[in-house]
Amino acid sequence: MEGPKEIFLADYKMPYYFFDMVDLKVALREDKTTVLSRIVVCPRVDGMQLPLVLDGHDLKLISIKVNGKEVEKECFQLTPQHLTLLSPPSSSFTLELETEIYPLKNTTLEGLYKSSSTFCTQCEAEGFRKITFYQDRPDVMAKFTTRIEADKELYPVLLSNGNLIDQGDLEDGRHYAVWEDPFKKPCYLFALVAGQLVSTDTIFTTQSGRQVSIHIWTPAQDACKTAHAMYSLKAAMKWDEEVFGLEYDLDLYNIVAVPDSRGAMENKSLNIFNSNLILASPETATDADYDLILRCIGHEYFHNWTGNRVTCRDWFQLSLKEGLTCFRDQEFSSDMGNCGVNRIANVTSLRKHQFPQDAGPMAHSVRPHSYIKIDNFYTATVYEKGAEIVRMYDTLLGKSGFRKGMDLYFQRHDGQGVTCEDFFAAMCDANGAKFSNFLLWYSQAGTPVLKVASSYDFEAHTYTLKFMQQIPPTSGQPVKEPMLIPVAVGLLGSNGKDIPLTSVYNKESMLTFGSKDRPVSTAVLHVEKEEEEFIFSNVPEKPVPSLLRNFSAPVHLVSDISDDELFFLLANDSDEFNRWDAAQTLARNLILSLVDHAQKNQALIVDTEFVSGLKSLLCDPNLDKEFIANAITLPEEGEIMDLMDVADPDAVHRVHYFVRKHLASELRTEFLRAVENNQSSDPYEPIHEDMARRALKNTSLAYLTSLEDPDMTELALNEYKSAANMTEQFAALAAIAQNPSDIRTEVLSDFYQKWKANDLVINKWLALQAYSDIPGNIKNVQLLMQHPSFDIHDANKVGALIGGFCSCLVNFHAKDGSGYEFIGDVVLQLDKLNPQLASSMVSALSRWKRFDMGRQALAKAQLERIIACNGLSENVYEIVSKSLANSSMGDSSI
Ligand code: B3K
Ligand code: ZN
Repeated sequence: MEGPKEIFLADYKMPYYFFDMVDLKVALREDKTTVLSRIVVCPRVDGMQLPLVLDGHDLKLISIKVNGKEVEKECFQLTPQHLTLLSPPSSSFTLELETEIYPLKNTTLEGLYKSSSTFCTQCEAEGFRKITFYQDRPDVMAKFTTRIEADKELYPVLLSNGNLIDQGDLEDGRHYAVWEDPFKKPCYLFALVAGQLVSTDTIFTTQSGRQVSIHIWTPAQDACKTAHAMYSLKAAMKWDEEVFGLEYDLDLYNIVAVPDSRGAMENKSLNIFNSNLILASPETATDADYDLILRCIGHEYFHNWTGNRVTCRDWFQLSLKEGLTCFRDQEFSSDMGNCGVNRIANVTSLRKHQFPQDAGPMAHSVRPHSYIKIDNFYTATVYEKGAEIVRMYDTLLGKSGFRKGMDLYFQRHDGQGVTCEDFFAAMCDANGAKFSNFLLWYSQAGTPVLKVASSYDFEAHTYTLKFMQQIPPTSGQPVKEPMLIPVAVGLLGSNGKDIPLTSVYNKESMLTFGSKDRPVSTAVLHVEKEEEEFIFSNVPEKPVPSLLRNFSAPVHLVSDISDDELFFLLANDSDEFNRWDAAQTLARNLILSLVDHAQKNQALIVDTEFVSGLKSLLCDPNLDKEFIANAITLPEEGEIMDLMDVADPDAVHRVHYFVRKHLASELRTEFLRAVENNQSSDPYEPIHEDMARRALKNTSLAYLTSLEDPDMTELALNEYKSAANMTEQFAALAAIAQNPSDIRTEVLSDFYQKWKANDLVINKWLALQAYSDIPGNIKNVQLLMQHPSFDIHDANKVGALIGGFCSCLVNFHAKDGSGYEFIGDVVLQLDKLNPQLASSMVSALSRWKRFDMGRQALAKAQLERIIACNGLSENVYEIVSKSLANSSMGDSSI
């Protein structure tokens, strides 16, 4: 038996054989599916005679032929993971394989499986090997033709990649369709769908005049909920033409919504999405859902160029496509909505998901050095930190320089599988730039700490910023090198305006920004060394620095800036992101100091200046309402816990709750006004202005109900009853559900009765209850696992209920270890059904070293219990073994 095997980037070798053409014939049946595959195989070097190793998993081999002749038993070798052709011909040949697979037994959501009544596939990263034997690696690219056969009544719609070139009827009530994809692609982009689906259709005309037929396929009853997805796709197609000059390259674009799938997948011309990322109506979806749909539809569409046309050489380069595409979807959302609030959302997510990963035992570089299961590396680090790396090129080169780099990247690499260095080279070469230690961002894990000290020379009118960068040690990387960090800086004068910047120099160079006549308000400093000083000249007064504007690099900034200066930035900074971040830093400082008081049983007192700072934001009519909603929202408990030497979930929760309630009581009048002034009876529209209004109203309502005042509960109840859309209805429900009460029970039950036929809405209901911080809520979660609406086979429901519970830190980290034991039980159960899902759940235990000794022992016991189990998947094994082995390395406060 082949056990868990670690794969290393350093061991990459080009394939010995290329595949040119692949003809697939997939005969779908309920009991078994047969797959015939005919591959034109070309040795990389003619005349070489090395074994051809094919990947295969859970496949039954029926026959194998080379150039039409059955291969003798002694000429191939079959193991549970591989089929090896021991001495294939030394020049091009045809390989024919027949295999049997059993999609109805497949619960892993990978390979070919059944989602409800639809057959569908998920091949990224290594799922194609569950369909047929193949060199399942992204640098093997072939032209695919796919013939699908199935029962006509049960599966009237048969889809695959590319263009439909033939279809017709067969005997026994069956039919067939043949699809041909003219573009070479790696097998992870292969897709097939068969089901009873209807399509919502439209045409998009590209900038060169190509008419693209778009179809969004859903079960008939859901067709009425595809309008936003359709709008999003057309907007994405237009945006990519306008911003990057990238046009769609086929006449057909299909999207299929299925209830069971892991997110969304960019298969060439046949995207497959989880229904929750497609279906939306004002009554059933929230503003957040609408935003997510826009972003995900955009993301998968953008992959057509960044991922499909130019793909990854190997899976270590995953961020080449995911980081870049994530950056592109962030920019798209930003252009379609509000740029400041989108940046705040990106950074909030990075801090919540990626920074903790970078500080824990699963810390890995954006391009990992090794993996056991690549599925475990679809992480916030690869996606979100990867997107930050791409954003840094954009910041360093400017929009037009970045565009030049993208153009050169496509010009050089269209049709190829490439590496992160290739992207770097295109960016540098197109701009004549040399970013000497920038590539280290791909190979060094850990979030850099950037310390800044400032001084002003009153006589010389110069202002000095001294930077020190340190990258904390992580598993396998005890010592790090300094990297190029772009730091966008503005200097505010006493009038609150940006001081015009004309020049800045460090020891090596004089950098000039603008000129005396055309100064700039933000300068991008290139911090490259462990210690480096930058001196701004012509600074007429001691300024307040606005550092790392728009979060110009994914670092922890530690500055000598005072609370007074932060209040000044909060009130005046022209950089919206830094204005928000000033409020966050003030809140973090406040909460941390109160946690210290709480641990010493001292009185908790909230600084009045903090309250008045938030009050002025709340009352400022010139600010964007969603920005205000973000700025008055406290940093999450996890972020505070991560700043402590020993995380104390109880004290953090107590203080967080106290500060929220205090703000609600002090700003009650303003919050009431915000609720009242932001009512509207206009029909629902997913446009920024309306979404911002609802965000402010709902945030204010949540503050008010935290007061546990019957009048406020009544207010929320009225909101719940009168709400005409899910955004407002669900926000009112969540506001009421904060506190235990009879009304809470009644409203939760009312909501269930209203929506029990709609799975997507019920998932929200499950998540809301799972995430509740009501003490002892684990009992309710355990009861909900028995509820008719829950099904452990449904990944969305597991994500909602189990994922929701893990996100409520105070209950998950309950002192008695009940949360840990519960997750241990669930992971072991899930691992047999869906290892990828199980490994994402077990990750909640990975940072056990951050807690007190009692919690450490309880969490470790669960990890040890899991790893001791026989038949554990490689997915869970990798996370658990690394959590146990690396726990003393790098698991630190951040
Ligand atoms: N590329 C897919 C990821 C699929 C991962 C499956 N384990 C979705 C995306 O990032 O676009
Ligand atoms: Zn992606």
